[in-house]
Amino acid sequence: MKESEKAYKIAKKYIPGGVNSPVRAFKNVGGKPIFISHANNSYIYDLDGKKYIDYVGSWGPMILGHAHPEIIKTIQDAAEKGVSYGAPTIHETRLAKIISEIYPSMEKTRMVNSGTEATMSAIRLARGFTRKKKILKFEGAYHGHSDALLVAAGSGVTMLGEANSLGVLSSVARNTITLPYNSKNDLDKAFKQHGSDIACVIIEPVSGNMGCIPPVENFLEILRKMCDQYETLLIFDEVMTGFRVAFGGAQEIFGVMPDITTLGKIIGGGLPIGAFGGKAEIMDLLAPTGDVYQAGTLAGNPIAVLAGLKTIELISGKNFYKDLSEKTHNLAIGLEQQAIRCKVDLKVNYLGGMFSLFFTKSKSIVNFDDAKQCNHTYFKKFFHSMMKMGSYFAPSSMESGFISSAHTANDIESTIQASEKTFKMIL
Ligand code: KE4
Repeated sequence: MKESEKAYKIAKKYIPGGVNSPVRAFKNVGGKPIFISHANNSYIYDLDGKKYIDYVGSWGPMILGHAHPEIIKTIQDAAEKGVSYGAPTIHETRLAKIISEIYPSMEKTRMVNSGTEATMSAIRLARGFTRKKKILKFEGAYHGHSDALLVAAGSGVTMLGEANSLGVLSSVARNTITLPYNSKNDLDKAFKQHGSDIACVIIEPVSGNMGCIPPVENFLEILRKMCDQYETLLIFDEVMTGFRVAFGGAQEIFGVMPDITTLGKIIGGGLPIGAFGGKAEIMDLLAPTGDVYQAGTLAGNPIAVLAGLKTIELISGKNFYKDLSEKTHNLAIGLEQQAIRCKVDLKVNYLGGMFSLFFTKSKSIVNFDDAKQCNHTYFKKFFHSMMKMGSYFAPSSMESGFISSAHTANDIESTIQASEKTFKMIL
């Protein structure tokens, strides 16, 4: 039995599903997960010593590749000074300041330990600031696992949500309106019906959790205008897109300024982190200056913050995103061209250093329904065949993949080469 299989068997005895986050269990693609022994550059190695070109990158944080020597050194040096103090450090101030310079909408920032904490706290802050109850999100978006956000679109005309997890109360779900992504009409209807009581809209400005789906023309601008009109706060959840689609995230690309932004992943250099920030007038409502409570033992952990600062320094180079985007483009176009040659319908959406595969004839994929129409069987076959040939993609068709600066032209080329055999086998 392969070492990973053995490890998985044992893990399931002590950890629910053998994993500490559901997507890692390969449920969406079937089969058994590989267990990782180590990683470097653009590669991960499983317990059996098999090497894979890694297009998951720990779900986004590893934009510089794995075990980048300068990140490792930063972590080592920081650890020698102690790993956590539970008291402020100048490093947190430096990170908050740098974030405010790169994301001007984030005048002040509070650090937390995960994207979930960031979005959960941002929503509480929005409700405290506006004194309104409802929140609005979009179907297929994922903002972490706090109760108010584990809500699917409700049936019927009220547009009020229904819990999509056991343990989430319907009384909580009812305060979450869930709409189709990119639907201007539904947005208009929801605001007309509930606008006076919508505290915030939370959106992935480029969706990454139903595959990579960008906003349609003017959608973000219309959203901004409606939030202004109804005095609703606009939250950009840039946990995935922040420093990923561009140095300044989606708000830099689309030129729309949110009231609150959430960040995570890349700003911790692979260590646990999250952050939320916005106008000082809003952020100062947080304890200890205001009456919206939020806290965390390890929030602003010095090692995670220093790893994040070093990461931001290393990705701030003039051509970093040009080079990163070029690699993503080459992979996307190369896979699409191989698929055409093998008569497989494939569309690869991509922006900056993120991408996702949709096995569909359709050239316009604008929301969760479109994403769900794609051929999931093809995706599963693609995933397993490519993994066998040494390219590790996200184990779910509803996820995005990520490129790092460590990916070489050879990596991309060998993945494209391997895909020919995969596409031929798929049909
Ligand atoms: P975390 O709590 O997992 O740090 O962040 C939650 C979150 C918030 N917002 C967005 C846009 C996100 O993509 C995420 C988490 N992303 C997933 C991948 N789609 C993390 C992977 C996982 O759940 O294991």
